[in-house]
Amino acid sequence: MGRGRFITFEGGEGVGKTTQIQIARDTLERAGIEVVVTREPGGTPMAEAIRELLLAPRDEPVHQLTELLLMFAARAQHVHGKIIPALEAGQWVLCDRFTDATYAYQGGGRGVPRQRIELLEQLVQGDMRPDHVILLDAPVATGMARARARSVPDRFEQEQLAFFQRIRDCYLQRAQNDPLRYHVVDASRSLDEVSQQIADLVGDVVRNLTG
Ligand code: T5A
Repeated sequence: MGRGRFITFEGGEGVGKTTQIQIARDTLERAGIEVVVTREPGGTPMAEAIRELLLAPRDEPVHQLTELLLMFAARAQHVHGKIIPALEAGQWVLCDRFTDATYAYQGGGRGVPRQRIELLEQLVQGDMRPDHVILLDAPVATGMARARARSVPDRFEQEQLAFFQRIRDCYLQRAQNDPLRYHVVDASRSLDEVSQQIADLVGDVVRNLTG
C-alpha cells in the first residue's frame, strides 16, 4: 500500500470549502479510496481547543505574532498527530484549509513577512506540502454574504472588506506561481456547477495516479 495523497481546500470566507470537501470525499470513496476529512485550525482535540482561542471574538487586541504562532501550534499537533499517520497508512487526507491560509490571512491579510511564515512552515512541516490545492475563488462580497447568512461572524469574519481582498489576491498569486499543484475553481457559480467541477477534478487526480 502506497502513501496516501494530501489535498487541501482553500479560499476566502464562505466560498464553499466545507460543502465541496464532502463532494470530494464521495468521489474518492466511490473509487474505493479510504478518506480522512479534517480541517484547520483544528483536526485533533488539542488543535480544536486552539481553534476556539483563535476564532472567539474578544476585546483584547490579538497581536499578529500570537495569531501566527497559535496557527502553527495547532498545525504541529494536527500534522504530526493526524495527517502524517493517515498518509503513511495509505489514506487520502482532505483538509479544509492548511498553510496556504496562513500565507493568505496572516501574510496577505495582516502583513506578516513571508519569510517568517516560511520559517515556521519548515519547522513544523519539514518538506511536507499538499499534493494538490483546490482554491475556491469568488468575489469577497459573494463569500461574505454566504457566510453571514449561515452563522454569527467569528473574529476573522468581523474584519473589513480590504482585508479579505488582500487575502483573495494572495491566494490567486500563489496559484499563479504553481499552476500544476493549484486548481482554481470559480466558486461564484451555482452549487451544482461547482460540485460538478470538484468531482471532475478529484476524478482526474485519481485517474492520473491509477493509470
Ligand atoms: N485561518 C485559518 C487563518 O487565519 N490562518 C490559517 O492558517 C487558517 C488555517 C476559520 C478561520 O481561520 C482563519 C480563516 C478563517 O477565517 P474556517 O472555519 O475554514 O476557518 O472559516 P470559513 O472560511 O469562515 O469557513 P466557512 O465554513 O464559513 O466557509 P466555507 O467552508 O468556505 O463555506 P461553506 O461550505 O460552509 O458554505 C457557506 C454557505 O454558502 C453556501 C453553503 O450552503 C453555506 O450555507 N454555499 C453556496 N451557496 C450558493 N452557491 C454556491 N456555489 C455555494 N457554495 C456554498
